[in-house]
Amino acid sequence: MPTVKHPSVPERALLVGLLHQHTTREELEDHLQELETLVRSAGAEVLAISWQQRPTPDVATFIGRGKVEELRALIEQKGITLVVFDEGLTPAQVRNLERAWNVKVLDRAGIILHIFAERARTQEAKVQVELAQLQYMLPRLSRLWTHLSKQVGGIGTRGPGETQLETDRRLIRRRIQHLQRKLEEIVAQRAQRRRRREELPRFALVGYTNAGKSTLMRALTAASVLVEDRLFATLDTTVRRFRLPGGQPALLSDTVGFLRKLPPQLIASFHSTLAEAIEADVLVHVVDVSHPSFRQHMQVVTETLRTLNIATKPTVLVFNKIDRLPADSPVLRELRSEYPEAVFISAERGINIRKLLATLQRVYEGQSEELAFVLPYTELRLLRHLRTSGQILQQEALPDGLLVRLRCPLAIGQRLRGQYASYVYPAGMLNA
Ligand SMILES: Nc1nc2c(ncn2[C@@H]2O[C@H](COP(=O)(O)OP(=O)(O)OP(=O)(O)O)[C@@H](O)[C@H]2O)c(=O)[nH]1
Ligand SMILES: [Mg+2]
Repeated sequence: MPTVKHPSVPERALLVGLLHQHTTREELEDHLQELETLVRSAGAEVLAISWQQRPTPDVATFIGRGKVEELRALIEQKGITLVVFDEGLTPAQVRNLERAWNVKVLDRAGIILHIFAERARTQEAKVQVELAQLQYMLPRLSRLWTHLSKQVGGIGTRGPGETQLETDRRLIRRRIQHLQRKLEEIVAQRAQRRRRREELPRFALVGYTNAGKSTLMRALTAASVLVEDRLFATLDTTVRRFRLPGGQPALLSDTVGFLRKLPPQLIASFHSTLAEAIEADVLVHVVDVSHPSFRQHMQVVTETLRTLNIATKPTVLVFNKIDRLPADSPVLRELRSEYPEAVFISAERGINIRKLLATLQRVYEGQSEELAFVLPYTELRLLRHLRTSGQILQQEALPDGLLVRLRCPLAIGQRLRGQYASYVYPAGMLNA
């Protein structure tokens, strides 16, 4: 039996990776390094890293039997309390390994869930994380988990409420239902808040965790948002106003960063937090170009956007942290020709921020349109609809009615032109 430790004593972790058919040695090293950052972020000490080459994982124990034995000795010798695998384990594999080693076993998803649980601040984030944790944990409930849940703290046992863990599956299922209902309520409230909000151009920052999204948010909006050199500094969505170069106000949202092998339960339950990105007019994809694996990061982000069904939204690609590379770096040269539309910035040093703002305006205008209506004075009630459909650029009393000029997304424009056909003010007249 593992001994009950004081919560302030950090877990002593061993990380395990598998070099299988579809990975290269470099990829594995990069993944394990990222896992190490994650495990450290979760508050554990990393004492050893081990990997095994195998064409496919072992069904029962993921790594081979011999490796299980070898690691058992290491675990005892180093006083390891937690083993973290870089890939997803089946509930049965977790059970078998925990039985063999008598320490807690987690996979990447488990660690990410733990970090999210630690960082969640708002009610919405807390509900989302607890929901994801319970769904992840339900099939993995085992003797060791239930035993460990009696101690306070410790990785893998936090978050879902220490009381829930020691109860049985039936209680967990009931809790899941309760949380799902609660989340539905929160989603409805959020939607209502959004409806009440004025209709402004909406931009959403997306990107791999630690890419510099929050730093850019600060640079663009002068908002005081949390910036930290750690993974998942931001969990909640912040929305702030800023001004496009033309002077018109717009909204920018900053949200949770993406990561490879993000637990699907987490993406599902963070849908409401990600709603700002899902409903934005333009996405701003921030890439940390100084990271050696930035190309894989870009791929992960694209895949995550695809899961959210927003991969085809107009997107401005932003290569950040250029201050970390020499100006004549071959990477930058390559990227400039590969992505001629991208903007190269340093959010921290404020380099090329104005250029980025100009690009945001151009891209937004590229998929929105300007419309004008003359509303007869007897039809002024329609003004409200126009106001919520787009951004009012001009309002002027003419002899025949009220001239209203607005900019709105193309799809909305098409609808408005159909609906209020007789009040449309011809575009040609407008410029005259
Ligand atoms: N050198 C340099 N560092 C930067 C730049 N932009 C951001 N950083 C640093 O990168 C780290 C991460 O920045 P954040 O803005 O918190 O990143 P994020 O994308 O919001 O990260 P998450 O919220 O964790 O997903 C911080 O230490 C920043 O100071 C930049 O342009 N240059
Ligand atoms: Mg952030």
